Amino acid sequence: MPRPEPQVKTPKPTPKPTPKPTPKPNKRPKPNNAQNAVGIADFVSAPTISAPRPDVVQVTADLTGPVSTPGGSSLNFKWDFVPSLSDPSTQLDSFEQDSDLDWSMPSLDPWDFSTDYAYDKRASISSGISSRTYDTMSGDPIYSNLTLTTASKFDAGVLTFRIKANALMLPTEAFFVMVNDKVELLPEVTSARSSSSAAEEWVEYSIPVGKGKKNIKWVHVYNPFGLQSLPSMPRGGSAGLWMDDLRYAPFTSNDDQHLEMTNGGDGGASWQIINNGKSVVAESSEINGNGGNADIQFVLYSSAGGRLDYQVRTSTSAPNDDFAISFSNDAKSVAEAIFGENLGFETRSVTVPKGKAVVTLSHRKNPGRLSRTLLGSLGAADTTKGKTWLNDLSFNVW
Ligand SMILES: [Ca+2]
Repeated sequence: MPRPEPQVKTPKPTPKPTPKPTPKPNKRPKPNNAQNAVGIADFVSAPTISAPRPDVVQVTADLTGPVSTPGGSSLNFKWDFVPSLSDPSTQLDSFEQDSDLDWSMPSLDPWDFSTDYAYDKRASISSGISSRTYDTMSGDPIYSNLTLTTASKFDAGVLTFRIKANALMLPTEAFFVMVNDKVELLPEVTSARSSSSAAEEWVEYSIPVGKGKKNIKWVHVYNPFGLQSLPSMPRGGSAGLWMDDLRYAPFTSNDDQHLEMTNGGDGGASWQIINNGKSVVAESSEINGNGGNADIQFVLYSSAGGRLDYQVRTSTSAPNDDFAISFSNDAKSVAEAIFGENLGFETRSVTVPKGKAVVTLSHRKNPGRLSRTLLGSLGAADTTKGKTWLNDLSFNVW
């Protein structure tokens, strides 16, 4: 859509958690088909982190002993539990109306405001590729691109956004995001996430963006391989892609002097701080019912990911209980799962994906949710304590 002279004005991030910001004032012309829009959704913004149980232990602590180097840094975390995580991000655009951001797009198959679906408030922005595009069978790829140009004063950080897509299936459609011609969100990732999520779900994606002026391009392409024939319309018979709630968050750094963690989970479970705050422990006997988790959850924002180091001791046995680490932005929901009888702490590490990573450290009782009868037939759980201990958590930023 043609637009007036771009206003280079990217909101400055704030180092401290901020309340929900207000949308930007009107700048862009109204979309032509606004009067034809139907099905106004009136969703309220949902929190990204679920609230933990109310009876969590509250401890004030901070990041200690950070070793900062030009190429990366090591952030050492104390066990620091809060009732809910504060959101360090600032909303840049909710696509309710024109914003001050420097958006641009080609005139062919442009993105446009839509009230068909919304994640936040009443509207979103939708790609120019729709069910109508599916009638076009030229044997050529059809692109619908949307570009955001950041200002020269832009501080490096992570952009997050919600995508709703019904049918991101190769070879028919692909969706990816580039920053200055480098693909930061791969089409394989969006394809896997959209097919594994329910059709109505808004999936959160994130990309790291360096400081200064950058071109961030959202690319939605129909028939990316230029095939002469394609599979018929996918499930539901509707194509399309919507974006909403574009946000900015600074990278997790030593400046924060603080990393918030929640402590809770299903089945009435939580971790207990022991050893003068040095360690935490969770046990299956404290988890009610046939199964459940004790979860520690926190969020890391990084440019290139990093390595999460921790010390773990286990007295668990499969399939009765184990310890698992998962990342929200990973196609695999569980990155690591360990169990066994271990008399001392063992140092381990796991790779943290770049961008926004919601990290969950779980002591899991009956993770396979097997029946009591089956569990009993597989061997007694009482040969172990059913406990996991953790020590010395640190994030080595790449
Ligand atoms: Ca919105």
